[in-house]
Parts: sequence; structure tokens; C-alpha cells
Amino acid sequence: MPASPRPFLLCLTTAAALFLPAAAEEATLRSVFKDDFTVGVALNGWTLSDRNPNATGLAARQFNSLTAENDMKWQMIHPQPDRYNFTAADAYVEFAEKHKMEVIGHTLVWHSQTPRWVFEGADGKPATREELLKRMRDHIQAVAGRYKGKVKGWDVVNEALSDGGREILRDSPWRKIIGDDFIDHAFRYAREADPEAQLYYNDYGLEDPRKRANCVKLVKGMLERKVPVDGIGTQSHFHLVQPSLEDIEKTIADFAALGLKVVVTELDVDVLPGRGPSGNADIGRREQGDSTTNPYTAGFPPDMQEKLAKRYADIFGIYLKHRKSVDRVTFWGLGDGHTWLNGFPIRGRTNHPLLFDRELKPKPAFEAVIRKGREPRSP
Ligand code: 9MR
Repeated sequence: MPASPRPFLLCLTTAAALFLPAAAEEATLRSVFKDDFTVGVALNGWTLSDRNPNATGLAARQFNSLTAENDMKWQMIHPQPDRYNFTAADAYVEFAEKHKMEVIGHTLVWHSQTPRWVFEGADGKPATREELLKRMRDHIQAVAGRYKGKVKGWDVVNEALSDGGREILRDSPWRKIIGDDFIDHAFRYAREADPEAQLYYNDYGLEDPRKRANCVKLVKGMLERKVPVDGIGTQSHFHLVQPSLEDIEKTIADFAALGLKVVVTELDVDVLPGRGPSGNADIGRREQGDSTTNPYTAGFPPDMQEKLAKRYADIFGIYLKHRKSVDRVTFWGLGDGHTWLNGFPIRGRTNHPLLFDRELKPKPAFEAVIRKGREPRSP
């Protein structure tokens, strides 16, 4: 019988284990920023589906925070007065638990994606203040209550600030029926439903000096009235040039100065030309396209890839500088194929706003963000 080769092999493996460096750990978004902030992604039904192992695998590898892009909105989770639909939302929580990701709840009180019955009373008349407050509380109890202890933080009130004019608040049905204090009530109900969850006020366009100042005023008032607000979510639907880095940085600094957590909740960088106000992510806004507004249907050229990479590197430079205040940075989508920006504000375009392309391959912007994450931190 020939001598067994096993002891020899064993020696070789031990020697390799002792002298060869361990395979370098893959640098991922969640690993390079682990001492700075969590890095999140918003997934939708398509990306979370079992039929998309590429998408779910990528999301789980790269991110440690998860937001449901749509499935926890009122319209989806509570479509009729006596009917809640938690199936989709439960799947996010399960996925996040499995992959050690935190869950962010989006969103409890918003004027959009809220069924009409919410604002109606008997006989089709508008609901009274009392009716609507009760409906709001019941909804928050049911939804935030169900995920109590499982959701790290809630976008309690979304987009309540106005985009212009003298009024600070948007004239939404919530405000029209309840009054300005609908925001305070929403936060109090949320604290009641899940005392441990962080509670955020969330809005877009807060880099605009007027809206930022109004946000500070709003939240300062809430703090004075002892309303339980823990942080401000700046959505951060950016463009290649707008808003300026100065405004991005000032927004973080002004919110942090209130003693609150700053969360970047919906980051993306629109790369297409448009004519409307670039900071306005109001989902109801529409623009008309023409031959100049959809230039990258055949692919995103290298010079533009570089511009996007530089923009993301600059933005992450600011987040790192303010890493003591920035709690989380969430991207609004996984790959360019399924971003809301393919349909907003002009329908049917080919946008390229994220770190992964239509095949979910990393773009130069991804490499640039990873490189930023590997730079030494200044004290
Ligand atoms: O990305 C979301 C898109 O798929 C939905 O159709 C839309 C309406 O529900 O909402 C989009 O997400 C919005 C978010 O919930 C709040 N801030 C602005 C986001 C982009 O419109």
C-alpha cells in the first residue's frame, strides 16, 4: 500500500495558513464606513424579489441599513379603513434580520400616496380634526406598533415644508384639517407606539437656504414644545452641480447644531438635463421632455462617469468630515435600471444616478466612494 499523502498535505496547509496573508476582505460600502455611519439602500418589490438573487446578494453585501422604497407607505400598508397589508413590509424586516441590516420605516404621515378615504368623514365630507387625529393615531399604533423593536427609526412626517411663498408649511390635507400641530401629534403617537425607535422629520430640498431655515425653525419649535424628534432626514436628491457643496455641508452643520442626528435618507445624483427647479423632488411635479433631455440612452459615457464619480467623492468627503453628526447615508435605489429618476420629472428617460449600473455592475462612482472610505480620517 502506498504511503498516505495526507500528513504532507496537512503540513502544506498549515504552512500556508501561517505564512500567506489572509485573502483581503472585500471592500464594501458597509465595511469601509463601519466606524463612520451606516450605509443604506432603498429596495422595492422588484429588487427584493427571490427571482433577483443578484440584486438581493448585492444589497446584502454592500449595505447595512434597509428602507422600503414604497411598501410601508400608507397606500400600500393600509389601503382600506379596516384592511392592513403587511405582507410586503414583513419581507423587508425578515430580509434585514437575515443579513444583519437595520430597518428604517418610511413613512407614517405624508400627503402623497395616502388614500383619499383617510381625509374623508361621513357622507364624503372632509374628516373633522378629531376624526383625522384618531385615524392618524390608529395607523401609527398599528404600523409602528407591529414593527416595534425591529425598526431602528421612522420617517414620521415626510415633506411637510412648503417650497415657496410665505407659509412655512405645505398646505396639505393634514394641515388643512388638523392644523399646524398635526406634526407634533404624529411624533407623539410614534413615540407612544415604539418608545425605542428614532423619530425623524424627513424632507427634500433642505439644501435650499429658505427651506433649510424653515426646517430649523420648525424643528426648534418642536424641541421647545418637547415633541419627541430625534433627527432630521435630508433626502438628498441631488444633481451633478446643484446643490453646491457649501449648501450640502451647511445643511448638515445647521441640523447638527440643534443637537439632532442627521440622516441622509434618499441619496441619488440625477445626471440628466432638466429645466425645472433642481432641488424640487415633489413627486407631483412634471416636466415636458424634448430631444435634448434624454442624452444617455445608449450608455453613460466615460467622461460623464468621471463627473459622477467626482461628485459622489466630494459628497462623501463632506459626510466623512461630519461623521460625528451623520448617522446614516441611504441610497434611493440599488441600480440605475430601477430608479424613480427614470420617470421623474420627465417620464421614460434613461437616468444613471446610482453607484451600480443597469446590470448591477459597480460604476466608477462606486470605486470613488470606496476610495474615499479608505482614506485616513482627519481627527
Ligand atoms: O421612489 C419612489 C417611487 O417609486 C414612488 O413611485 C414614489 C411615490 O410613492 O415615491 C418615490 O419615493 C419618494 C419618497 O417616498 C419620498 N421622497 C421622494 C421620493 C422620490 O419621489
